[in-house]
Amino acid sequence: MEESIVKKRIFVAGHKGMVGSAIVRQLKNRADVEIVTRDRTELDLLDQKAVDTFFANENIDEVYLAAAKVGGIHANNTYPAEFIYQNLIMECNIIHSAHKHDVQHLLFLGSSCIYPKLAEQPMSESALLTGVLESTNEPYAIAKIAGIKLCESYNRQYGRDYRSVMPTNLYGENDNFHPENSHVIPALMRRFHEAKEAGDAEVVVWGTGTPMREFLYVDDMAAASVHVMELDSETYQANTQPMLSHINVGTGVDCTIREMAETMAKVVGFEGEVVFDSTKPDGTPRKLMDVSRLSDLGWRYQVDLEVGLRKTYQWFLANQDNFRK
Ligand code: GFB
Repeated sequence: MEESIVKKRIFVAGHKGMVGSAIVRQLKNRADVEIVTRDRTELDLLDQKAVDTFFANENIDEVYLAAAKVGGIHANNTYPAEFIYQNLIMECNIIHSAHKHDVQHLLFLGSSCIYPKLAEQPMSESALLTGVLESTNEPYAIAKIAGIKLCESYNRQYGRDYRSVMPTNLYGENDNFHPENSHVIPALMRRFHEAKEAGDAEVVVWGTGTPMREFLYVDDMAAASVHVMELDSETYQANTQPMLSHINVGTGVDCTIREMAETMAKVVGFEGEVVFDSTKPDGTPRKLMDVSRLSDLGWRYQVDLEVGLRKTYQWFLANQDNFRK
């Protein structure tokens, strides 16, 4: 008689977003996995009752919590209420209902902005809650810190195995290319592309160009997420502590916004001038992750910035009709 494989039912919350869709790509060919997804019209993650009913009915074994309200520096600064409210509610709804319906494994995705504005560089996991946050994204950061603490609390009180990963600035396919509300990479990719098409002499980049950022290609982030989720409990616990259970995910390499913009111009083929608008905010001066914990756990990134930008630009060219008016 043929042996049937017992499949793990994995709920990827936020599967239409940049990170969630990359996690689905990572997991979709696994013979032992059945991916469960729900789009916004099928399940409103802000609705506590609906989320609870979903977990009550679906027999979920693992959750990747990649659903979030996200945006770049301008969006965080302009819509702080949405950023704190929606993220807190989604985290509470999903983490609490997962626990209530006996889901033992969950991976929560946070952000490098949980660390203090002037944290020592590179920022290690232990920098959490040691100083004042950056003001443009403080509400979002507080919600993400709450997510880490939710996971830690259910682990402490109920013996759950809820883990957290803190990605550095991410980019790649399925990113949001909105001109104002997006992060710097999709914003500049679109701006440089449109300037090239229009034959413009210059492109404006926000801020002074001096802030330093570390960028990670989204498929690397998805691979790291699955890697951390699948570590056995002994290995994971040996590398973390009950109250410091989050793990940084990044490359350990950063560059200035000016350098990134120059690489972007090369990738897109824009030959005009790059000018800086210093009336726009710079945000945190530097955000470089200490990735030694993840490296000790056997993971390293694969895709360098220029290669990742080229892949993303290919995707942008193939899909721009869907998001450009
Ligand atoms: O990507 P970004 O919004 O993320 O901005 P943050 C990074 C840097 O790029 C800032 C500059 O110094 C911006 O001033 N920049 C230059 C631009 N031109 C542009 C542009 O056209 N658009 C954008 N968006 N930036 C976000 C947080 O901060 O990082 C979020 O607000 C989240 O909470 C995310 O944590 C990863 O690194 O400044």
